[in-house]
Amino acid sequence: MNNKQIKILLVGKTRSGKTTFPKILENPDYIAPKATLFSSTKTPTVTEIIVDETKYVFCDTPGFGDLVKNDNKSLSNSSTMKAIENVVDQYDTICIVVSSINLDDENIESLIQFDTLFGNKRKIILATHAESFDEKDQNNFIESLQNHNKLHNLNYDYPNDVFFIGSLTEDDMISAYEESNNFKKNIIKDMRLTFLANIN
Ligand SMILES: Nc1nc2c(ncn2[C@@H]2O[C@H](COP(=O)(O)OP(=O)(O)OP(=O)(O)O)[C@@H](O)[C@H]2O)c(=O)[nH]1
Ligand SMILES: [Mg+2]
Repeated sequence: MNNKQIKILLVGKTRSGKTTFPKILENPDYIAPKATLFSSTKTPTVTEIIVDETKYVFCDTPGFGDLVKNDNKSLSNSSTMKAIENVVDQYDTICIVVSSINLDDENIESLIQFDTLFGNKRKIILATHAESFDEKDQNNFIESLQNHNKLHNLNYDYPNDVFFIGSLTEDDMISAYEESNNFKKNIIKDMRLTFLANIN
């Protein structure tokens, strides 16, 4: 086995899909649990997975933008940012995770916040919830980023810096539309392979 290692810091809005992503890379048939009401990742958490003899070290960080916490310990955006600053030096790539179906203000803010921060790091955008996206949907999403009035001056290299991923969820299993689930599974597999082929 070679020693190739890729270190990626996952950042972004709460429930954008940061924790789900390494699980999908490890197993594209992963079924995500139903979304919880509260943010789940409370501290930076390192997850290592091995895919095709490459080790991926992810640092999964708490999400931005959630003020309601189930343990009453509110994790503010500034404490999330401090937690990120403390570990960022150890990572080669910053992966800004946004929901492709709900590109709201907080997702936009996270793209702005990380654009120039941590200057020389490679920054990529991961658009989640894209399990029903065909190529045209992907292109439309990238165009909506490029043309967004708050984003068009940023330094992301479109379309090269934008990756897509999706997930099957418990809800898909309940509805059990096999055809629709197989359709999504194939899309997820392709997106996963595209990511793996281009991140190195
Ligand atoms: N359909 C779909 N659902 C997703 C996807 N990614 C995440 N979800 C759903 O959203 C929920 C929250 O995702 P997480 O990966 O925990 O989100 P997170 O960004 O880690 O959230 P915090 O830890 O709160 O910051 C999951 O349990 C899934 O139900 C996706 O790509 N597609
Ligand atoms: Mg999380």
